[in-house]
Amino acid sequence: MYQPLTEQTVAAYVQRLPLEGVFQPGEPLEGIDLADGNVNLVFRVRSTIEPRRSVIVKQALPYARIVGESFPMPLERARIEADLLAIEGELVPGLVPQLYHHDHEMYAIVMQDLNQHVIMRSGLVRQVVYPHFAEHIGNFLARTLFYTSDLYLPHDVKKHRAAKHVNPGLCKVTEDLVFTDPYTTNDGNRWNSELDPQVAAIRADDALRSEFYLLKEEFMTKGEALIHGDLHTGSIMVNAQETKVIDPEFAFYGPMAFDTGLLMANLALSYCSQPFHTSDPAPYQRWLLDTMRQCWAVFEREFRSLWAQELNPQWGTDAFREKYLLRLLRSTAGYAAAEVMRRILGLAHVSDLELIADPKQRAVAESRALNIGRTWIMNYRGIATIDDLVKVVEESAPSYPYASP
Ligand code: SR1
Ligand code: MG
Repeated sequence: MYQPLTEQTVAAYVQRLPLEGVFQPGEPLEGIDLADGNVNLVFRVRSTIEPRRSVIVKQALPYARIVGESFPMPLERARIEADLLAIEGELVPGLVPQLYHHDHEMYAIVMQDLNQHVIMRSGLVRQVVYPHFAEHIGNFLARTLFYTSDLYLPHDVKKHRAAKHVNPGLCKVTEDLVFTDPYTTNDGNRWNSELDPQVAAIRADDALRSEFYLLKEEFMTKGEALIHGDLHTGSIMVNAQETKVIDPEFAFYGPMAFDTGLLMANLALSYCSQPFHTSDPAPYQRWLLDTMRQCWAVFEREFRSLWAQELNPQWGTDAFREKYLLRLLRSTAGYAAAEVMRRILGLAHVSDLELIADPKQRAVAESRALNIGRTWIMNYRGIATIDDLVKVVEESAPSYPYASP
């Protein structure tokens, strides 16, 4: 029977599970509460004899942990995450944590403890350089998106998979929090009051809002590939050698560019925050811009290579490939705009910015990010290269204090 786990109960829970090869029989275990994300319970369970033997237990609550019962979320997301970790484990071995167990009744999964890795967002706040990240994430994106799409799968297999991997509850969270609430009056919205004039101008701008509604409609209708659905830098764990993509609970058949867009957006948010985390931000900002370019370059290289070797024969003109990739790049900028702006105007913020304690300093970084988002969303159909997309970040400036145009 479903019951939320606690630091006191999780060790005994793990002891009852058939986890072969992880712990020794009868080994004493202890639980440690690690929950720091928005949504779920997360525990480390480790041996008290040999603490290096450990697992992560992630359990869904019937609501979002940081908000509480007023924000219901389906428990089913634990199954979706388990399914996706298994699929991604096949497509991109080594780039996701190993799944050890899925408990249908407890809506819990047990997986590899990535205790040699950190959440990427926290590394970015400390200017840590990850030399292999772009290569890893470009591969992750190309392989997961290509192999689950109509570009590769037979038409009927793709349609059955799209029907299987529906995720209406979590899609609705994204439809509301990313595409709708930030541009309307909603009790869940939070923003820095230093930005009141800029926020009011954005909310009054129907040209801008209508662009986000076009993307929202595309997000709801374009079942292009089995996307991760929440690929921000808090869903990626890294160290100098390895990258692991975690938390695929928002996965569904949606637009590929939602994944590439969220990644670009979160690197741009880090870029805006850097002057308030280090006295010499320029070198790391250059690394972030270069990483954005490299992520796309690796993604495009691998995607083209899969296209050349694995394309379903129903496709296949060179012009179609070029148009497809260009549309993907442009949509990446559009979804990146939505992600950047919602992290400042909406309910779920990011620690890159939230760690800037002084509201006036934070407003400078946030205002700059809002301007990046506005430029991307109002101009994404004119983007021709990844340099065009990145240049928007490089040439951005804050408008704080805000003077109406
Ligand atoms: C209730 S908070 C929801 C947000 O957290 C997740 O990480 C997703 O980004 C979602 O929008
Ligand atoms: Mg998450």
